[in-house]
Amino acid sequence: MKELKSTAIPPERAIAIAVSPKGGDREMALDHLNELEFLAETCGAEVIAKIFQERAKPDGSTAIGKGKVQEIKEMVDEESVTLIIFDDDLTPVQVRNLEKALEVKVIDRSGLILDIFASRAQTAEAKTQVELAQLQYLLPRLTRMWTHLSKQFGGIGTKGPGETQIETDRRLVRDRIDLLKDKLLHIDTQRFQQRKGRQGMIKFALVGYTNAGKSTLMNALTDSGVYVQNQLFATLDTTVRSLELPNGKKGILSDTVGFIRKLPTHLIASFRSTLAETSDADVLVHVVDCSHQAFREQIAVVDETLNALDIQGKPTLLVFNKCDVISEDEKHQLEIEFPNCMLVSASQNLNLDKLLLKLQQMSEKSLTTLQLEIPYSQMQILPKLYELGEIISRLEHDEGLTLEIAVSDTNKERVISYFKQYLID
Ligand SMILES: Nc1nc2c(ncn2[C@@H]2O[C@H](COP(=O)(O)OP(=O)(O)OP(=O)(O)O)[C@@H](O)[C@H]2O)c(=O)[nH]1
Ligand SMILES: [Mg+2]
Repeated sequence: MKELKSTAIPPERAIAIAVSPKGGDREMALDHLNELEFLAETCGAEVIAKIFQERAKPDGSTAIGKGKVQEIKEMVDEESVTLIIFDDDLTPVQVRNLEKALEVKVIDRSGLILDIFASRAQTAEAKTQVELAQLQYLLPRLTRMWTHLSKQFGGIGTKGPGETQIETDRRLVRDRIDLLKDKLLHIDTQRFQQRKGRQGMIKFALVGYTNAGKSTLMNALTDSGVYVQNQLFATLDTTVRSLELPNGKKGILSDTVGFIRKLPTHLIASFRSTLAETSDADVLVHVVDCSHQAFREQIAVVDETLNALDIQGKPTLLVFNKCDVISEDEKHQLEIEFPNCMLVSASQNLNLDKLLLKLQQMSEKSLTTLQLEIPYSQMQILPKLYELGEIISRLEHDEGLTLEIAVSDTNKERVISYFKQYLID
């Protein structure tokens, strides 16, 4: 009988490397290295060694210096290593020199994150966004080896007179980037239309570091069946569900892609439309994995990323998730340090009723009541008003209608700008 051959591709055997300034925070640097290992595992690689090097500053040509390169080369040969991953971004020159010396693939953190996003992207929107970010990342790194792009992109443009192949490749990539940007603009318009239909309801958006438990919380609060996994970037799209508050009123809850330190800037930029639900929200629910030893840094990274996206100044609730795995003492400490936080466990259903009550309070606080006087001749504006807020009272009289309407902060500005002449002070 013939022996069956396995067709499975063996996992990459990787070495993870971090370079850190001398005298820096060693514990934090090791934590970054562990996170890099988690990212590599998410990609299906097996990290066989983690190397941490302290240097005054990274070496310009190889990041780690000749001696270390030699040491790693021996390890590569002995352990059949197939991939080297750096925690920090490498210049194209560093990648080239390292690949030449080590004779294996060398990538950096941004490259790895882009790879994970590429393999996770399911919807047309996510795929377009990831491809755009990948090409923008590649553009400055284009060397002669990228000539195959012309085949992949099906002969858009040909080599012009006097141009080098690299210039042609760059042009192909730029053309493709323009095309993808157009596609995203179209998707953006569609999303905008969808959001318009939900304008009247209060909007909560889950935000947080990747793997904090946002999707688990989304499922626990809304029964939405979002994909949950102990891996980084399990979620790449935005899910929106209706959320019932304890007083019976309905709001909207959205779950979206998580953040991570050093998220490539191109990726942040191209995920703007996915994150539109977050920028449009009235209240942010910042989910934190309080059992993670670096949770404070993770909170700071999420805040920085929100700033980079221009999502600032929104009422935000800090929710410490996974409180089932920390001690009573640690919980107490958190409550002292973060007086307005909530401690919950999404997977164990702990304190979720309290969380909903808190969200209800926040939604009430973020609503403003406006009074309008609308003459009978202007009744055509009513559907628009009903879209933007919730009618609290409606009084018909001889000249028209006196309306009281509760609106969220975002919609308040809209009502004021569209219907200024009908407002009663
Ligand atoms: N112990 C414990 N684990 C939890 C809790 N909530 C979520 N998890 C686990 O944490 C892991 C990540 O959960 P997800 O809900 O996928 O996290 P996420 O924030 O949506 O992650 P990304 O989509 O990857 O950004 C999963 O293994 C969950 O089972 C909790 O309250 N307690
Ligand atoms: Mg998720």
